[in-house]
Amino acid sequence: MIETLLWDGEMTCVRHDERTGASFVIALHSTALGPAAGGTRAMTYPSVDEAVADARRLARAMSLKMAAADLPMGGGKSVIMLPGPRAELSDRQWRDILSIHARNLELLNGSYWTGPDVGTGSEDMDVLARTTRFAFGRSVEAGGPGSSAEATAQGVFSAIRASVREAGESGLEGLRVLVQGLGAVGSRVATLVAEAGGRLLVTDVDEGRCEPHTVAGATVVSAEAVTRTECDVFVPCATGGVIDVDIAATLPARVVAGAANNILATDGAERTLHDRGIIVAPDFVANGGGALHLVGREVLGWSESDVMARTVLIEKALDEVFASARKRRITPLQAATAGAAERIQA
Ligand code: NAI
Ligand code: PHE
Ligand code: K
Repeated sequence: MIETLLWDGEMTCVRHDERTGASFVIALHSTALGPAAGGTRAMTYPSVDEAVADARRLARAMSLKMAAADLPMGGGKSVIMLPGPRAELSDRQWRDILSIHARNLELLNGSYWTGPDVGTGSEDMDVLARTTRFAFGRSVEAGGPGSSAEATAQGVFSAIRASVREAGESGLEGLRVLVQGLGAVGSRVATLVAEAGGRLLVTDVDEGRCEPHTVAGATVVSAEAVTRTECDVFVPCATGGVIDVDIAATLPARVVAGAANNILATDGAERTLHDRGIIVAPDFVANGGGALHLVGREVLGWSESDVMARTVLIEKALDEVFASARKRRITPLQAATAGAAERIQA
């Protein structure tokens, strides 16, 4: 009981729907800088406890992301714990689930705004937006700003450039860059890396996604061997929790910079990487392009070129994080977290 209550965030809402078999978790980590915002993740979980823990971790990351990007929003996240894999749900079932989620958002009445995340996309935001005001990221056809993947990929690329420089390299030319997950974000990052002269290594559980990159000269690595594969830059763009303390102790890379939320399974993993001299770009800074796109377009009235102009500044923001970490003899994650926390508390 006490453990359930122990969290540094503001509120967690949980709902189970008997008819669809779906459970809903909405975690509001912080509303200090504005309404809590963060995507809706829809997937299966082994238990409700794990869904709650995931929503809370992800909501916390959103608070830090918004503060780091200097956006006037707090941090939140929704998890829809599905009764079975998304691909096995009927359209009808999924629509029913989304309509309950839209009611959840209306109940919260603007304290929390959602957007796409793993398992949801613009078309789902279109569905939500029919019955709630509180969904970012509708499709362009429905009058929204569309997918945030392009901005996220650009920001991750900017983060890679800053991190590589921090590792003592002048650029990406000739460096081995391993991209894990070639979805909406990872495939774009891979293309940007190849254009910049990086030697691309790619992996995806869906092997078909590697093909366009191998045609352009990339080497395919098995998904299972990814954290044992020697490279200069490891770019996680699949799921979170890919580096635990054991992997951190052996990861044969010099830089870690990617799009996934919560790349590190624990903060201890960053300390281990740091002690080995590996440069880690804090994920909530590196992947802020998506938030800049959604909040910029939906709340701040920015054009897409405004979004891009802000997104490339992630490179400079990371330069400052690395400089501050060096000066204060702390890790980049500690420096970035302290900077974001300062903004939230101010
Ligand atoms: P996506 O669903 O389009 O792509 C994920 C890819 O990873 C898929 O191709 C999937 O097959 C692959 N994958 C899954 N597990 C894998 C594994 N174990 N090994 C190798 N490949 C695996 O997702 P998207 O939009 O590209 O996002 C990627 C990551 O970045 C996610 O963790 C997401 O939360 C994060 N992110 C995305 C943002 C966005 O704007 N789309 C913004 C901020 C973070
Ligand atoms: N889910 C994405 C992220 O983690 C995009 C998003 C940003 C969704 C902000 C809602 C609000 O950054
Ligand atoms: K998605």
